[in-house]
Amino acid sequence: MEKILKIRKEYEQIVLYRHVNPDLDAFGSQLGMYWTLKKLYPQKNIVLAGNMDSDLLKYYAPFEMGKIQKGYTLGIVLDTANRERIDGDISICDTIFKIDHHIVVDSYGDVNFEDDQASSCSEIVTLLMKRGHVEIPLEAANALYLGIIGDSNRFLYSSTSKRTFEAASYLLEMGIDIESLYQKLYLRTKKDLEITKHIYNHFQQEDGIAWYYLSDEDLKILEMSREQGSSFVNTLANFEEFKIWMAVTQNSKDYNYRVSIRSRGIAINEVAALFHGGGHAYASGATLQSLDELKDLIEKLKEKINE
Ligand SMILES: [Mn+2]
Repeated sequence: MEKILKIRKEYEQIVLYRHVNPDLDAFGSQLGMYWTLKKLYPQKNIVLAGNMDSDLLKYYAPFEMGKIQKGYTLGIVLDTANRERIDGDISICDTIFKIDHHIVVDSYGDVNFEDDQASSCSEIVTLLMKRGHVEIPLEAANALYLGIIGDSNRFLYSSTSKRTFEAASYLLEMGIDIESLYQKLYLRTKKDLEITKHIYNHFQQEDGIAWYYLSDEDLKILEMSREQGSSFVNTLANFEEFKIWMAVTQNSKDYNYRVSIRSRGIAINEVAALFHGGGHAYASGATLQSLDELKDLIEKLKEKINE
């Protein structure tokens, strides 16, 4: 950690990146890093990169993006497995520092801090700060905690380890209020209920696999954004009969279909990789060019179940 901080000290500017279609961990690690570095290095220009148009940001404290200036620049890319998924232009940076917890496919950084055993990128960032005896400001601690509970599904997934709790414990030490975070995060609306109802009424199933499909039309009727399409995937979790469950969302803007795949005890990331995707063993994403491809995907997943 000290080595990392020393590297940083030479830089006039730090730009913080994360992946496209950000989730709680992407925002959590990016914003957690942002507020911590701002407090640590008030004289440096700390800038956020990426599209910040997301419903999820209501859970985080307000922030300013900052403006990119001339100067010796360090780019820190968080929670992003490969170069293509980085939201923003890293070519402006003199050095790239990658911090990630996905399976290593592309070590694009000049320095790569990769730990695929970590529950979340936010866990890695928190423990880096802890090891460096860095005080994490409250808004940053809240953001990092949101990242950890987002990716571990509130300590439910098997990626949760004693280090995950060590990180959570450090964030508690920083004074976060878990109850108010949970109240914001798990409060649902009648609209959520309508969506859940739609999924339970229309989901499909085949040999241990369950999925729901949301067409452009469905999204319109349910008043959902494309990005929200997959956020209900766990509506189909925890059913004895379904070992794998998926959300399939039409993305007419890019003429494709986004798929979120989840599983219980069956590694699905290799199959996801065959369909322009990847991710974690039990939580992956894929992109299909047509609904015909969905049949192929289901066949491949069935093979995994029968392995
Ligand atoms: Mn993550």
